[in-house]
Amino acid sequence: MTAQNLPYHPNPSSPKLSLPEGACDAHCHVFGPAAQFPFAPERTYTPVDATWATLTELHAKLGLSRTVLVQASCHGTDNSAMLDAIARSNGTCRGVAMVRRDITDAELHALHEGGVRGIRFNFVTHLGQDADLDAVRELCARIAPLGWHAVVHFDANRLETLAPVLKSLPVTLVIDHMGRVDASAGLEQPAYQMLLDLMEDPRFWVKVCGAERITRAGPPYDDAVVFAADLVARFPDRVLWGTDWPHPNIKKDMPDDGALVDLLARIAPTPDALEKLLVDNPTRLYWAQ
Ligand code: 0GY
Repeated sequence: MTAQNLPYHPNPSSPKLSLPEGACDAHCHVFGPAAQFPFAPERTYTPVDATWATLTELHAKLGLSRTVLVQASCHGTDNSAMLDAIARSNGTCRGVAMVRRDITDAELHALHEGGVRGIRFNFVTHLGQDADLDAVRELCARIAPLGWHAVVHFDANRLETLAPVLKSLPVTLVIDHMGRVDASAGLEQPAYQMLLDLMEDPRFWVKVCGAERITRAGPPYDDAVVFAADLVARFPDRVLWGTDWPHPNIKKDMPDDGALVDLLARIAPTPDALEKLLVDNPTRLYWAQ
């Protein structure tokens, strides 16, 4: 049996912050419904069903009008639930897929037609086995001609080993959840300094969401906001943000998505920084082609 996830917040607040037109949630998921899109047998957790219809309602409440769906390990390399949502989105949604090492060129092109613009690799202990590095190299070489990027999701303790590999890949790289550094360990901690070092290479981007994952203090995530704000100030043109709805594997204090939006007032405190984070940057990465 896999662990059953907690339900998402039943009634997120309406944010006080009003978001710019075209604001994008660049990291969230659709799960199931299990009866239509079964979960992968090898998954390490079972999420609650989280449908496109519910996500769309949430986005309307939050002031978000575009979406990047990120394939999560609970659906393995079966991207059908995500592709079904993108197909319903009228061009407002793109996707990041997980794929088999032996995926064919025709299948990659079909994913592109279906709105996919990147692939994701996990190196996170609680999600099961790390992605195979040879497969990562092979797949990145194959997606480069499509103009896609790779999203890498890792525990901070993998950074030292992964950094040279990531630097050698021929694609743009997007790091999930601020590298999952420990927010209680301060900006000087080695893992965060390594993340900053990677970000000096202009091919690297970072998602400044996941405050609820890297916090040790809990809501309102003051310890984590410091990292997100620092990354936005340093790399305004290579940061992305998302809700991470429906928040898989959050074990307590299920985030209020409206409160997560309001953190943006501190993460991207000027209109220019907010516009880049929520509009310009996702447009460049997901809607340029
Ligand atoms: C996230 C985070 C998590 C899960 C996954 O692929 C996944 O299953 O990414 C997590 O458990 O931290 O970004 O959804």
